[in-house]
Amino acid sequence: MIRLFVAIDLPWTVRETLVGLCGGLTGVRWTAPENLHLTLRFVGEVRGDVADEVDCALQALRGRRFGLALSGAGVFERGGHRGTPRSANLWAGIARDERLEHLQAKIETALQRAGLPAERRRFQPHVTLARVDAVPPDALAAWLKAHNLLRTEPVEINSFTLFSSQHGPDQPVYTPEVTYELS
Ligand code: 2AM
Repeated sequence: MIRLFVAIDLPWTVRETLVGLCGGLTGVRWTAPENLHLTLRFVGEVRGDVADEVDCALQALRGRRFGLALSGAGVFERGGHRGTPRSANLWAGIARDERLEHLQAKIETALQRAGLPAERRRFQPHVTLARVDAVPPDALAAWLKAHNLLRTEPVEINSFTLFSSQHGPDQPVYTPEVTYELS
């Protein structure tokens, strides 16, 4: 079995900006710079033959280049009960772009044709900057206020990547398995 996801391997200019956001809070686990990415489609654990189908489907896809710009920052809170989140992620947002949405939709269609179940979650393009463990709410609010005006110029993206993910000692290890060019 192999754990896969489809993502944009971010250019270093974008990573540098993101790394500049990764600080100023304790009680969070910041994403390692080499692990920063924009997920287009989470695949999950699949058998080798399914991974081959996924690769074939992505090879056949014709996607267009697009401009990626960072836009704002936020926090996703997941699970939990009685108002206490089970887990939370800090993220940097991606400016709306039709070609990005179109690419993501094409990938979704291609992977369903390859036999994967439909993704139920709405696509909310973001780069996870940190997993939140225990941060005082005031400190988190101050961090968000300081960063939610983030805006960058678009950078052209000319490929997307199928990554595998393995457990690492501290952070997961993401390995680019196949890169697909956009035209
Ligand atoms: P996240 O950054 O919002 O947590 C590799 O693990 C990538 O796949 C991450 O970007 C992660 O999104 C996403 N991911 C992990 N588990 C997922 C799941 N069960 N459903 C959807 N996306 C998931």
